[in-house]
Amino acid sequence: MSEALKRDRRAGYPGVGRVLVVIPTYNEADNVTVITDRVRRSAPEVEILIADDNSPDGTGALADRLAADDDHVHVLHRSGKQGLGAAYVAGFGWARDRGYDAVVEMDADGSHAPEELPKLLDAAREADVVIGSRWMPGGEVVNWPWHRLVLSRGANLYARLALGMPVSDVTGGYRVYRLPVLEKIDFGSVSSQGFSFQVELSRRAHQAGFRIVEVPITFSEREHGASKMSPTIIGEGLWRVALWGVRDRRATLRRGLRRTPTGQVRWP
Ligand SMILES: Nc1nc2c(ncn2[C@@H]2O[C@H](COP(=O)(O)OP(=O)(O)OP(=O)(O)O)[C@@H](O)[C@H]2O)c(=O)[nH]1
Ligand SMILES: [Mg+2]
Repeated sequence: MSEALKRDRRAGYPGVGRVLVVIPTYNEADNVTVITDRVRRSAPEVEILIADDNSPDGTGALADRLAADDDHVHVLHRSGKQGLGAAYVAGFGWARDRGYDAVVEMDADGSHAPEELPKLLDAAREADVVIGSRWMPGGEVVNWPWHRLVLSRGANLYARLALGMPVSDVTGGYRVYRLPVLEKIDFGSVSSQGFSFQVELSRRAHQAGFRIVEVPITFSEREHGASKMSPTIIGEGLWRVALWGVRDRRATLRRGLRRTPTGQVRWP
């Protein structure tokens, strides 16, 4: 490794530190090389971890080749398809064990433009969590059919109403988490697998009092490969958010109820 590269790597991204972009992949052979190149060009200071679930289409072997050619690229091979959430949890653990200061979540399919990464990282200087938002002023979605727009907007509205979080894109998966968040969240107890993983982490970060900042992004429909969105993943989002909503309300109620000196319950 050249001296310049070593210096580059130690310094990391200005004001944020060493950053690891975790890219979960399952059958992304058409996308993994392009997305890696785009990240490397857009933010040369950051490193990349491809977390592959033993994709039958050979994505893992392609990732190995990318890592062999570039010491800013790493691969985490997992035994089989276990869901997006499990891949991220493993990737975050990998980052924590190796002393990174921040992790980025990014899809492999090009929906999250690597060219917008510096904007997210700049915002991370003043935040614990940065969420790239499709649904705030300035954010947009390109090439989505109407039923996907309805699904995403509906899921966001539902989650926001149920959980009362001041976040416009609570299901969005283009994010930065800084180290204190990774240290505080107990990932062993995070069980969401689909997009509810994003909701679960937002909720935990919000409840822990972390600073969450949103920046507008342009989200584009994938051009190659198949979506992993499924009725199971949508169903998971519905029941988990309902469960968290009930739990949060019960906790608020319990905190709010006070007993008078004579033992009567006083409502807030
Ligand atoms: N490692 C791993 N990655 C996964 C798994 N499921 C999805 N991914 C990856 O997670 C990212 C998002 O998955 P997508 O299929 O794009 O799902 P989505 O973005 O929710 O749905 P679309 O908007 O339809 O593309 C992609 O990089 C996938 O390859 C999984 O079980 N394991
Ligand atoms: Mg996608």
